Amino acid sequence: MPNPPFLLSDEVAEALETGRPVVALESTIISHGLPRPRNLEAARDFEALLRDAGVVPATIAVLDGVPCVGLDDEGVQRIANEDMAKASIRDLPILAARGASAATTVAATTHLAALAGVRVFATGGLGGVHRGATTTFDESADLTALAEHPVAVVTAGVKSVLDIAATLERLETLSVPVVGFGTTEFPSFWLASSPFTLDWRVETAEEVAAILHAQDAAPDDRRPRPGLVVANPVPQDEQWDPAEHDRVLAEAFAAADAAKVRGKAVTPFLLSFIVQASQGVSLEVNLKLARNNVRVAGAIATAYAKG
Ligand code: PSU
Ligand code: MN
Repeated sequence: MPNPPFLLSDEVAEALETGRPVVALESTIISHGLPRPRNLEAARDFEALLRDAGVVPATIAVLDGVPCVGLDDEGVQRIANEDMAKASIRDLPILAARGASAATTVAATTHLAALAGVRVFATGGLGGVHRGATTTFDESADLTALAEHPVAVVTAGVKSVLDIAATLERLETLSVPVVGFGTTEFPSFWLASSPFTLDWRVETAEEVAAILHAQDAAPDDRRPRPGLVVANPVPQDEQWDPAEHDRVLAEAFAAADAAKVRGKAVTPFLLSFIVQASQGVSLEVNLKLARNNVRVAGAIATAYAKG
């Protein structure tokens, strides 16, 4: 018998069977995006926020080669405390063959959520097109994953370390719809806005659920089915001071350049440099925006489950 493609926790399996709301959570933000020990607190906090709202959390990671949709507390502790790889979709068969563990990016989490039938996913910030991508070709697989899987991801935009304009252009090319949640400006992670405006603005979770139902009802002639980007800005009074933000980011780029960081190491390098250089201020903003995304995703999943 081949290994099952993924393992559903009892709690998630039961919620999916009975039509209760479920929200997927990624593990790369826990393993590689947040420092210890705040990462474990955050992982537990995101799950608790959902449970308190009557929503079942499905934290996703690969443990000992098995993609897990829904972790128990031991699994949550493992993604926070073990040194594990950062896995995108292409890494899943290699991890399976080796029985290795890894945290899943937005791309891999989206893929596994779609396989399991989870429609709504909360992250911190979506990956995107990196600055300089015209020569490095560094574009996150998060974008193509959203073009190919019917999963709505709630994100505080994309980090201002990326090329936001190019990221939005790629989402357009890939036919991934983008809506601003209470905003017409695409947020830039630590900041509530960016110079880039969106075509569509929604005000409520119910409006997003209606879009998901419209996607579900669309004729089945467009395969693969795309997801949805719900751009949810960090509240204005919780954002990072823009001048500080600009100063620290410039430093971070210079450091990454000097250290010759490339490829998938770029995002974790910049994030941890920025946490240090901002004396933890960026970390607090990161946690607030992620919580805010989890809350909104919970409300969307709840509205979606009502049908
Ligand atoms: N944004 C964050 N923290 C993170 C990431 C994004 O604020 O840890 C992670 C996500 O898992 C995302 C990944 O999918 O970085 C993108 O990495 P890359 O650019 O190498 O595709
Ligand atoms: Mn990359």
